[in-house]
Amino acid sequence: MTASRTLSIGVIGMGGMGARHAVNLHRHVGMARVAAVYDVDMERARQAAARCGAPEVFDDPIRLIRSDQVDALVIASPDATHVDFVLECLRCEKPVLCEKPLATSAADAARVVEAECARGRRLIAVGFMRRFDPQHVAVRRAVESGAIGRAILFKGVHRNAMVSSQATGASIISSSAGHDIDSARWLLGQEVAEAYVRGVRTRASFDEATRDLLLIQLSLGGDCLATIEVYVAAEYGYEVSAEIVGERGAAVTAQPADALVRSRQARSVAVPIDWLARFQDAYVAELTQWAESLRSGQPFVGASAWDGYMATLASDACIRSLRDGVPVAVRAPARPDLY
Ligand code: ISE
Repeated sequence: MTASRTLSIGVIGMGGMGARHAVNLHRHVGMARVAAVYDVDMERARQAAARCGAPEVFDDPIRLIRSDQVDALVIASPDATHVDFVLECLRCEKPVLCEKPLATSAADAARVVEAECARGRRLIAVGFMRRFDPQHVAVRRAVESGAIGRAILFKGVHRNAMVSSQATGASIISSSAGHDIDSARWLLGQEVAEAYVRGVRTRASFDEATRDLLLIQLSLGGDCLATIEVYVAAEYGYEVSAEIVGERGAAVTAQPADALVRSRQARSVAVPIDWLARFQDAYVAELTQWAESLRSGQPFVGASAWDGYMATLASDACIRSLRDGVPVAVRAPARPDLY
């Protein structure tokens, strides 16, 4: 791709996340344009297309990926479709930013890593957008500065306002906890070695299989630990925090800048309703850096397919631990030279 040409991006999956990516590309990433979109719900695709420059609406995602109108892809379709679409992007030698999770099983994620290594070229980026969140980046910089000494503990809190009552512990781990697992790996600089997960159903109205409150304990390399609360029926709003405790101090994400409002004998600060509101700046930064990397040929600084694989490997262990009530070891293979 030449350094000056506008990138033509195809977006697959135009639900909440995909439509937000498409609008962010259209409005905030000047070096890119949305050239094509697809969604299994064609009417939803047409409505979203009207908000991002009226790209062509395809009725076949594979034909969209193969189209010479498209230089690169954003995949934001249902989790179970990610692997097949990413593998098709690799076959077409087209860069792709795939929303998390890269895959819904470690075996499938390993297939993707193997396919990318076979091509010998990094084409895959994975949408762990917290790596572009100013509050998380500030914690990372504090750790890198040495101000808190050796990083030894990650403490994460991940609260959604509400979850579908059919959500299971496994689906919550796969679709939500992957972010926290990636943040622990990224901020500690270590791989997960063991997972121990307990979960409860907080409402009698939820399905028997729902475990909407999870406590995840991870052991990582370098004698590091992580403890993560994932509570996806918090009701009051959407909040995420990350803290790194070091030998000589600690660094924790600050609350995003928002007004402290005094009214009616009360003081309050708004809490975002969901991840689209809380991480809007991170999504724009992630897309911008991804587009810049495509034009410059420099590596994408966010999560790679390897990071996607490692998060899925740890997620699988968390799911087994939750099911069996015991700690589960995570045996990560050697990291290929490509990563
Ligand atoms: C959702 O899919 C996301 O990716 C959000 O970042 C996460 O906070 C939420 O729990 C997931 O369901």
